[in-house]
Amino acid sequence: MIVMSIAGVDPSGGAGVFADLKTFQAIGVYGTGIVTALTAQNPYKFFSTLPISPDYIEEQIDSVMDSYEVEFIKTGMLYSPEIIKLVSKKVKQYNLKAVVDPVMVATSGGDLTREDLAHAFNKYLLPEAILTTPNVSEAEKLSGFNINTKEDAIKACEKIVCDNIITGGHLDGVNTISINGDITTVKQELIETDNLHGTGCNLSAAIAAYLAKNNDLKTSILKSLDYVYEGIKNGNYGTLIAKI
Ligand code: PXL
Repeated sequence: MIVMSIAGVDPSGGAGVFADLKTFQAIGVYGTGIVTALTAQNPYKFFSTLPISPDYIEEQIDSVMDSYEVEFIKTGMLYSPEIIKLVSKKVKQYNLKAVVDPVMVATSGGDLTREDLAHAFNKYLLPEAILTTPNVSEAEKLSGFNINTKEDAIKACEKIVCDNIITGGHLDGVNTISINGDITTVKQELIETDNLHGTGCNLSAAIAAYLAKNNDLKTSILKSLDYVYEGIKNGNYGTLIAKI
């Protein structure tokens, strides 16, 4: 049960690879982490980004795959179309089952990408993915629809090119899940807090971890929604604190 995160580093540990590793550990799988970019940030302020070259990202992935059997991965901040293309190539090469968090817009307004990545996600990575986990603004970019209501979210879910969950933090807590064309909605109570940094990262990491523990896709999503919800309740200072 070895899983892999391919994502950016948030040195404050709430988002990105470090957060993913903590979630992998909390759920009980061994985590590996491929770094696509370094960032300088904390939960409240974003300073800067230093991207890693696609060649070096490839070398990191190959070095881990050289000694570990990895079946499930999650991807986070991929920063550029070139990195998205590279990750798609590696997913195919190693037959990886990928949960893709289509990171495009930082809650903190940080420089997580300089380009519109929706086209690259739709063209290269989502066709190879088993699930994508957009928030509302990412789902709008992937589907081309404006999402203001739960009905809009269902339409966007149906348009996105792989199974997906549109997270409900900006839709009254209603998460919309599409698996094999079947739509399910799951309502969660909205918690009044500023402690939301990294929630998307932790959700997709948890899903990959639960999948690696032999849960089916829907069960993995439902358990992960609970995991993140509990983490938001237990966290403080912009940290999501895992308790399972
Ligand atoms: O949640 C998006 C995200 C992904 N990856 C990194 C981040 C953030 C948000 O801040 O810092 C590294």
